[in-house]
Amino acid sequence: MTALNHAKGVAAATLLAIGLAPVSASALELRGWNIHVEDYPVSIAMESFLAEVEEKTGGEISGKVYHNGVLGSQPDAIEQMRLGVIDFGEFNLGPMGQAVPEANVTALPFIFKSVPQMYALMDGAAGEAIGEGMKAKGIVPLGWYAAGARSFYNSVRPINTPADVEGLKVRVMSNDLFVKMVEAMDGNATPMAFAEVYQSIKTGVVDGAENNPPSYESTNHYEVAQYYSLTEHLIIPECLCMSLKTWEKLTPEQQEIVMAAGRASAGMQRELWAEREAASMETVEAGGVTVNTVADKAPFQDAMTPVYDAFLEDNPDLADLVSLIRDAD
Ligand code: BDP
Repeated sequence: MTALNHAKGVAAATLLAIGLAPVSASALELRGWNIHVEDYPVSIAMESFLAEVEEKTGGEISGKVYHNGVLGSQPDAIEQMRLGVIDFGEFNLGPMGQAVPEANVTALPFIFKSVPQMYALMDGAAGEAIGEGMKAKGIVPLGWYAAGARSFYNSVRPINTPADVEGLKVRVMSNDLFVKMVEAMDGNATPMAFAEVYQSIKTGVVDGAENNPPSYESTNHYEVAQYYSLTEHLIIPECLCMSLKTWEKLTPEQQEIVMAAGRASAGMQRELWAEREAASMETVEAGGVTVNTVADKAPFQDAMTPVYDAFLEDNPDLADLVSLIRDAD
């Protein structure tokens, strides 16, 4: 026996001794992008997805979820995933809309009537159409995650009518639609990376931002922007998805396992989401935030007419998808 073969034999024996099967040459090690902190509903569901994939593929597919956005900003990560540099990730369909026009439809203000209605539409025809659009851009959706409803928060005043937004400097996610949304109420919109928002509010670069309760709380934005006004203007789904380049490396059996694990993780995430939302509201209220509900949302919805008009003019081919969602009960 040569020294090399002897060494190989020892290595294999060691692996067996510690209970690990030798990893086959085709083993895949996936890199997962996540913007959130580790105890966030998205993060827990992503870990569960990966654990299930590892287990069901007998370790042929393993990987790591990189939390806290350490692999880069959301728009960059979407591009990296399309290139196959990042294998999977959990994305908001707002930033996704810059790459996938169909996803933009869900980023139109007030297009969904409620979170349950959003789930029903995303689990049906709307989700299918958006998923097709994503695949055409190199992204495979594995499960639609919850992100509740987004509302405005700022350090200046409560918002009850669109006129209260006038003159406020508001951070938005990277997407022209959100700039237009704030401008339609005469506010000043600043697209900015999620990671920069806390400091920007603290130093007065912006007066506030908009987000769902868990993100408002987990980022500590509530400490520096203590008026939270429940406008609920955006109900944007999120997506656990995989790079098409990675997907194509999988066998049909592995694809089935990955898809089933994605679906299961979405079910788990939606339950965790509901719990976290309630807990986050308690935390921010205990932290001194003034929360106000908005008695009449109609003036906000009316103010969005130019946003819809411009979108439909630029995207006539998406009119049917807009109607499918907008006209649903
Ligand atoms: C959170 C989303 C995350 C976004 C973030 C933001 O889950 O994907 O990056 O908002 O506002 O609610 O940038």
